[in-house]
Amino acid sequence: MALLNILTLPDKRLKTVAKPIEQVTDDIKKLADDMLDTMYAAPGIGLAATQVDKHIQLVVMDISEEKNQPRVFINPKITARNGEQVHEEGCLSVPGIYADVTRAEEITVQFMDLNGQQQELTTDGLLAVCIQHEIDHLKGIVFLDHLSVLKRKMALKKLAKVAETVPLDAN
Ligand code: K1U
Ligand code: ZN
Repeated sequence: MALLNILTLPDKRLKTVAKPIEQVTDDIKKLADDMLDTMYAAPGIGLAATQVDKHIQLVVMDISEEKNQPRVFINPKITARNGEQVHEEGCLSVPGIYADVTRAEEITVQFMDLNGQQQELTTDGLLAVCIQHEIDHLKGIVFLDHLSVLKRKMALKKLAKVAETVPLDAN
């Protein structure tokens, strides 16, 4: 088990656009495992490779209560969107900040699994929110980018305050 360092704002590497994965190698499988360990330890319900400074299209997720339903999405692409939902989001790269974000209620996502098989999933609710949030990371977008200029400014101010109160030995 390896825990990876999670980049936090204002780190510019979070703006990097991730490249598609051509083949599922042992290195990709190990990275997916390490990302799941890192996500569970954080704790969080999702993690994109961008957040651990790996700029490839790999996302992990587990929205189950029991934390026993890990999901891995390689080269995820949303092919259909329906309706709207507003959900409060957080982000391991924006610690201590939560805000309501409007996203599609139902999505269809195509992706490759760890066996290199092409998959398609239609889902809604929290899983749809989380998939959209993580795919945004692969495009260099964080959830604050969906807020109004004023709300984003307030969130960034709060983030600076939260960072100030982190004990020195945690930096
Ligand atoms: O991408 C990330 O930084 C992970 C993020 C995912 C996410 C959360 C909420 C809405 C959309 C996407 C998180 O996991 S933040 C932490 C969190 O939500 C959580 C932590 C512990 C228990 C339950 C939830
Ligand atoms: Zn995030």
